[in-house]
Amino acid sequence: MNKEALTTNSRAGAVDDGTKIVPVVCNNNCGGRCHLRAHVRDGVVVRISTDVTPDVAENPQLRACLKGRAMRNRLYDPNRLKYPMKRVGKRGEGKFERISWDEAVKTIAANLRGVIDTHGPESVYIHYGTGDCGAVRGRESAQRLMNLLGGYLGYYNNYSAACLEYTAPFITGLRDTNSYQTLAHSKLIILNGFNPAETVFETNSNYYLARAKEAGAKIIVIDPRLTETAATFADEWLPLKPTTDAALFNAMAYVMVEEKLFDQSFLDKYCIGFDEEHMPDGVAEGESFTSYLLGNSDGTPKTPEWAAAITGIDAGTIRRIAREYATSKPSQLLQGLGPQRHAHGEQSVRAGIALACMTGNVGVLGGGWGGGEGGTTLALPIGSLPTGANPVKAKIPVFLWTDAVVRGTEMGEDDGVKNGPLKSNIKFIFNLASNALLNQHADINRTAAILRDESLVECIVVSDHFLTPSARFADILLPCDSSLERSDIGFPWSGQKYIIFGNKAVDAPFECRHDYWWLSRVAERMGVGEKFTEGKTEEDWLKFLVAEARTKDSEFPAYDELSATGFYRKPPEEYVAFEKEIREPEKYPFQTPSGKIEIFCKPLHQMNNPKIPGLPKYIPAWEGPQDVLAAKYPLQCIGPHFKRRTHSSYDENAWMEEVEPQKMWISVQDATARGIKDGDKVKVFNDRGALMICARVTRRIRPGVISIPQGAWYAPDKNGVCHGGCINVLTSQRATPLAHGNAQHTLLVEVRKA
Ligand SMILES: Nc1nc2c(c(=O)[nH]1)N[C@H]1C(S)=C(S)[C@@H](COP(=O)(O)OP(=O)(O)OC[C@H]3O[C@@H](n4cnc5c(=O)[nH]c(N)nc54)[C@H](O)[C@@H]3O)O[C@H]1N2
Ligand SMILES: Nc1nc2c(c(=O)[nH]1)N[C@H]1C(S)=C(S)[C@@H](COP(=O)(O)OP(=O)(O)OC[C@H]3O[C@@H](n4cnc5c(=O)[nH]c(N)nc54)[C@H](O)[C@@H]3O)O[C@H]1N2
Ligand code: SF4
Ligand SMILES: [Mo]
Repeated sequence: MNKEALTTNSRAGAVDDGTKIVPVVCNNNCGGRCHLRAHVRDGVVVRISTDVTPDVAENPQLRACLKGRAMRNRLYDPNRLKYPMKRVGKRGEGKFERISWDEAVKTIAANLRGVIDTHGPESVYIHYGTGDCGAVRGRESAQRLMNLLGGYLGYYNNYSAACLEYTAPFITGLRDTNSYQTLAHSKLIILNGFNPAETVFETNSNYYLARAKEAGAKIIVIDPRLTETAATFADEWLPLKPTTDAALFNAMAYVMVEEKLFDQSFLDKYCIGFDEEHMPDGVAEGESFTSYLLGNSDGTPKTPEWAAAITGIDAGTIRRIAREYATSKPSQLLQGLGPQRHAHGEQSVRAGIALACMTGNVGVLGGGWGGGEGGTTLALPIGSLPTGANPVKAKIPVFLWTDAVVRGTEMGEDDGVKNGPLKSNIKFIFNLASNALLNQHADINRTAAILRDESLVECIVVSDHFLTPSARFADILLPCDSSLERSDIGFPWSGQKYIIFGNKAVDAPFECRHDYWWLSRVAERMGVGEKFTEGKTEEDWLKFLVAEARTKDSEFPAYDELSATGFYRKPPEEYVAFEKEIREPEKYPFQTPSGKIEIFCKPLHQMNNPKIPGLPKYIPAWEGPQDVLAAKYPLQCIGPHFKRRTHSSYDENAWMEEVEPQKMWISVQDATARGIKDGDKVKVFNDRGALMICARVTRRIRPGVISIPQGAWYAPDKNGVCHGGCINVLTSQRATPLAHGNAQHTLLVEVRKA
């Protein structure tokens, strides 16, 4: 390691008091990936600073937000887990007793062996979890172990983007969008449920938005809330009702058809399904998008007046926005992940793509559609811990894992099971760096009841830094080291061309150990130790990954150099998704059955399910504004991602509580109608559960909608009412029709002054 680089304080005016500055990485799942510098004195991190390399317009610093800078407080929190523990009370009660690592390893190995012998490897489930986004982490380590022991039940999808990831390939062949660097070329930017000023998508997504604004782009934000992104950047805010984006987009498309504002030649050349002349073979007449928009197929023209009644955006505004979008070229329609984390989230994705096609905004610089996470092809050629192949081919959609606990063997294709049927229900769970065992999963009361029943899952192993609401359900609870206590590599979400290297800055306290460490010991006990480690420690694997990357990229730095500088960067690129498909369609057809963008999608049409139509139609949501349940529970409740947390991580961090406390947003009208004043304690409830929270009465949210930031820790009283403000006591387990994804933003509630 280059000691000099590590000990040189490049910040001007720093005092030489023996403090070492060590490049480290912030590796939680916020979408960004930032360069941190741990200031270490006498083996203790005394301060965390961030990137001090020159801040160049074309290559901006990778500066950390307040969460990364507050990481020290996570390290030295007195509540941090210190020793391995086993459950002594009932499952979920949160009573544990300290055990040795030897006993922990022995117990895990014995339980794993028992479950595999009795129920087969398919009964072992390694849950989704994003607390650690490094290159060598618990999830892949557990997968590697299980692949040596006969495999495990896999999953597909994630909690973030199930509808987008599952649906986009049907329409455009693959999920891809432009890089943020292209925003500066847009005349108009529509941000639809996209809020990078609070929910980071990439360290500098905000910066590129600011540059676009400076370059003269008009910015329209469509969001039920006046987010910080809207407050900072928007020329106009359209506060639509949640779940109704597809209706808004359909009406904008209608205006373009009515006023002939669409790009006929683009549609003819690159798309199918727009009009009756361009339909796939074997589909009845009247199924084209124009027929649907004009009401030829169902008697309802999708006029702005039709959409106004659904979305709450007035018809005149919809007409004006449609004209603006169609005539300001190039224009980007950036859809965040919020609009697709809804009932029928598939349709909001598809309706957005259709608009981009109608205006010829696909494959052009400054145009585009999507969540700005594109350009995966740009990513640097470095991998993560190799897991080997899973001998078990069956997979479930991740959101339905609780169903796989209760009725796995009865689940079929209708539940999204691939390569089924399942041979067993889930009997063993590894929950590593995850609070999605409870807190982040939907319908907490249902989930908790399932987990409490010891006749269902027989053993739950959790590894974390804290006794989180999920960790309380562990049978074996393990204290993990943190990313500042080990070396690791971090990757940005979007295909930005950099990686961050994090050095081990200090020793892990007490008996905290990396997941790879104890999994190697479990492997050893189960007779596959050598195959599991191949003689390598975590750091040896990092060296292996860097050496591999160097064979693919001649400029990729050597391990010691990476460790000294803390990152490897190539200048950001203006990446345009589908550029080659548009430039040379003969040579590079879209990867769909027709080779074109499928506005009408025959494979979906043939599923013969009215909830999965061939077209990007608006379908009213269950628990949406048009549901009869609204008579009982009249408020739509959304759970946006929060500036001061990464999901549930940092909820425990008092410094971040100071930044912004957990509060429910409610409109002045809805608050007044219920006698609620700003700062009042309120009860929010529906048939699934109830929570207590402090109200913020504000004009920044549309009437009829409340918002409770997702990720607060579940803290039930003896009646099961959550006093932590965790929205997932209210959310539903009902999955979206095509992707079987989580619709965790779709729920109806009522609010009462406490
Ligand atoms: N600070 C911070 N940053 C994060 C995260 C975090 O927890 N904290 N999480 C990261 C992760 S893993 C993810 S997946 C992303 C999540 O990023 P997003 O999914 O984009 O975040 P959300 O807050 O769920 O939704 C974005 C916006 O959509 C709005 N919205 C809700 N429903 C609707 C609707 O029906 N229509 C429209 N138009 N808008 C709607 C919400 O009010 C919100 O402002 O963020 C990443 N970045
Ligand atoms: N209602 C609602 N629910 C949602 C969402 C929503 O929008 N609304 N969003 C969903 C989305 S997009 C996502 S991605 C999920 C995220 O859900 P999770 O993936 O569960 O993410 P976190 O809540 O951050 O929990 C990560 C845990 O890992 C722990 N941890 C951190 N570092 C390490 C480490 O190095 N080792 C170990 N062993 N543990 C570590 C942290 O302390 C924390 O408890 O939540 C989903 N849940
Ligand atoms: S939480 Fe995200 S934005 Fe903040 S420092 Fe960490 S990686 Fe960067
Ligand atoms: Mo996510």
